Amino acid sequence: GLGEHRAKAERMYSLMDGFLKNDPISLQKDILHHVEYTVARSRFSFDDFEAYQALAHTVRDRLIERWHDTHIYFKRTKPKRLYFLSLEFLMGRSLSNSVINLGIEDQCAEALNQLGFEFEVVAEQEGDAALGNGGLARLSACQMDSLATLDYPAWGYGLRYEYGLFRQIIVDGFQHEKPDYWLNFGNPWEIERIHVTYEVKFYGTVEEVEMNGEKQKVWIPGETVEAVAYDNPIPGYGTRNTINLRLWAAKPSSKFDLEAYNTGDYINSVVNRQKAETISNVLYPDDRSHQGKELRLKQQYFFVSASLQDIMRRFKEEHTNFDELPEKVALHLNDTHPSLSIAEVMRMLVDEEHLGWHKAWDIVCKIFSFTTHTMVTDGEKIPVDLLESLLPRHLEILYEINFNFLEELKKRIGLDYSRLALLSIVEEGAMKSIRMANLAIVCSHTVNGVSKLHLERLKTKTFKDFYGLYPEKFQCKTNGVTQRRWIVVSNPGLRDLISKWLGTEAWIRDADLLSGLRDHLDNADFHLEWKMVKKVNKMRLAEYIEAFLTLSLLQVSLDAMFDVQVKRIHEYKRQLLNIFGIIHRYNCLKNMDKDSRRKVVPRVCIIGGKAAPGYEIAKKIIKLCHAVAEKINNDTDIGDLLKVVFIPDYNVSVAELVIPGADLSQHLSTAGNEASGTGNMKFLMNGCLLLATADGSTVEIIEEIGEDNLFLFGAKVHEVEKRRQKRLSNLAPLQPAKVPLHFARVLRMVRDGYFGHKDYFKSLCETVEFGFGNDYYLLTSDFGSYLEAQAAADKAFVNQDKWTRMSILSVAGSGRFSSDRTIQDYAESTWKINPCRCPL
Ligand code: NTF
Repeated sequence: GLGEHRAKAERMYSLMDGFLKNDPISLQKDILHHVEYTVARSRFSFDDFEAYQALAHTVRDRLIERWHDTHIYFKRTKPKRLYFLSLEFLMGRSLSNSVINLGIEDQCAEALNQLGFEFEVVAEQEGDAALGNGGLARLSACQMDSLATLDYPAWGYGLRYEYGLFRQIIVDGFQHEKPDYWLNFGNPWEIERIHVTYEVKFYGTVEEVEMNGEKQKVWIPGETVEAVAYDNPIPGYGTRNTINLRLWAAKPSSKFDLEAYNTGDYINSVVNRQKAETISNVLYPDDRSHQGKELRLKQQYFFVSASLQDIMRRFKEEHTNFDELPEKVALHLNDTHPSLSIAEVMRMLVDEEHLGWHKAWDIVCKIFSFTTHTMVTDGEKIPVDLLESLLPRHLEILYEINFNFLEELKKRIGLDYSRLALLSIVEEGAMKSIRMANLAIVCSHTVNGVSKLHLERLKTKTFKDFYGLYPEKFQCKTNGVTQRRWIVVSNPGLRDLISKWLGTEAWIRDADLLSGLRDHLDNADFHLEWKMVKKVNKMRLAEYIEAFLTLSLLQVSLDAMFDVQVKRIHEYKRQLLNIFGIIHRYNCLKNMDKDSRRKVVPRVCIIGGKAAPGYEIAKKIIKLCHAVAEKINNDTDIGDLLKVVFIPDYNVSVAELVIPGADLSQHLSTAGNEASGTGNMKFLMNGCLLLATADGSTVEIIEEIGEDNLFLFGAKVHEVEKRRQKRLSNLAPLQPAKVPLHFARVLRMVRDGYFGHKDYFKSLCETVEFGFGNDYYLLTSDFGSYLEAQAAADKAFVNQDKWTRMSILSVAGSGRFSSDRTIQDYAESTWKINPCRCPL
């Protein structure tokens, strides 16, 4: 009875009263407790890694407390929830971020200190969680941080890949890929939920049965695997709210192959069980194409099915009527990868909940929103024959959705078959397939672009016809990054400086306050401290370069301009333009007399990034970078004037080190190709000047800080098309004279083997050579303007006062590029969710 229940509750309270304490002594006790009982080491002797593990568990306990409170509060208040569905999250390390968001960094540092450890050293022990490729995946991570900080009732869903993005190692200048078995050393940041499991089914057949006098389709699946939940608490900053990132791992179903056990084929059936686990094993390492692989499709459906079962179960616990679904649930599709969700929700509502097609469809159209992250036209497609065998019922549903859509369409546009074919969700032809983007657009209430320019292109090119049909769906949500990770965690010196001069730390929750830095623009003390912070960060980066990177005992001068380009290697991002610029600079230096050399601004050119394993040209770019580095760095004639460094295995934690230490950063995509870019924002926030094309979100950065405060170059978006046409018309009669002299010279050096590996670089050269109909990304025509921008950067660097002003103005203008702004916009205009702040 009630009395019994109360007695039990009281006893619980007496055993576990209050929350864990956060003073240094309590933290120390907890750390030692975990050293002894979790890590199972002696409290009298443990090393940095074990200290990391023990501290991580100490922090984890505190995260769990808040996580519980948040979820109890959400359960009680039943707000509309957002479910953010993404196949990739690039979280990086968790320790520093967690202690900062929990507000216990000083206490932890002191606790460790008294035990004889240093927080920075301990934090370095942690490996990255790299469950994603590049921009899209890191954006998801930044957005989770903002969702938690802004108190939104949100959950993230993803996959718990056992192998994250490959580790890049460089052998003789070539990229090699090594598996990233990141769970090897345990993962204290996740909570395994052995009881939160769902069965996910594949294959089989669809049958028609009679049910209450009506014909009903049922799917008789042929294979079952189990999805197990792993929860990753995401703490907000300056709030108790701690939301959840739930990642699924595949396990063999407990029902798996019972038959085989009984018929005596024991060994084989055990071996077969392992196949189930491979579903969530490995992340696909290409960031822009996921075409037609069965395992990839299995991953997608595994993810979708487990997440939606979980979401529907929660909905049904809290609500009784599916009419309420659109008021209580927002499902966000992070790119097309999770868009099978649409068919799955239809299947659940129609086949399992028996709502009837029209009612189900009405609900589905109100709950999905969609963001696309690329400019490219031909998006993700699923071959129909794959679907037919793996998910036969879903294929039927997709056909029916498409049939209804096309019928509607005919009423609106008539029998214009070529347009109908273009808009159709099903693509006919040699390989019949499902166009995931079309599906997502038709079924979502909102289609988001990630920058103004991107949205404009979606409306006028990529999805022009859809825009004509549904203009109201198309919205711009310019990306942002979290200042918690990209300033507070990664640049503590700048954090202190900003807080000191603004007189508050409130900017950590409200990045617009950064504009207040403009008040001190001409203050000499401020300038001095500003430069000092940069110097310390450059020192940190130089140490890293010197200690870890080169066999050739490379030394870099702190007076040099640190010039950085770090991002995935892609032809459209034009790392090749950067390398060609470096070669040109080298040529100029070689031809200079002593006097002129004295006036040159020394440079350290830093490039980093991974190439997809099957992307040959990108891999050649990496090799060229090394070949050029070897030549230049060993030329004693050049000395400190020019150094070239390739930083291997670029990832989140490397970014945290590199970005604060950069003076200049390069964002060179041919205009109209980078959907947004987020690296530009991270550099901006760290007071690093940009050398960039007017592409993606850089256009909005220019709006914010003015053209004078960065180095802009290259063809604008409207010029690119014209130049491409010109390039083609030049095709027939070879007109090598049109190639700028400097460009031709540099190209010839590479082609003729000046940097060795003549044969290997041949096909790379051909991508930009005239007469091959190539140079799609217009390196040739942008080269001159690129060199001018580089010269302007050199000139500005000489005037350190001017440079510092530009740097301050960059940070002061970065507030708009906080993911807090993006998330608030999504919450208010797309998801229609409200903050739900857990009381203290
Ligand atoms: C990337 N896309 C885009 O290439 C970037 O421009 C953009 O900033 C980020 O998404 C985030 O929106 C991808 O990573 C992918 F996978 F879609 F190619």
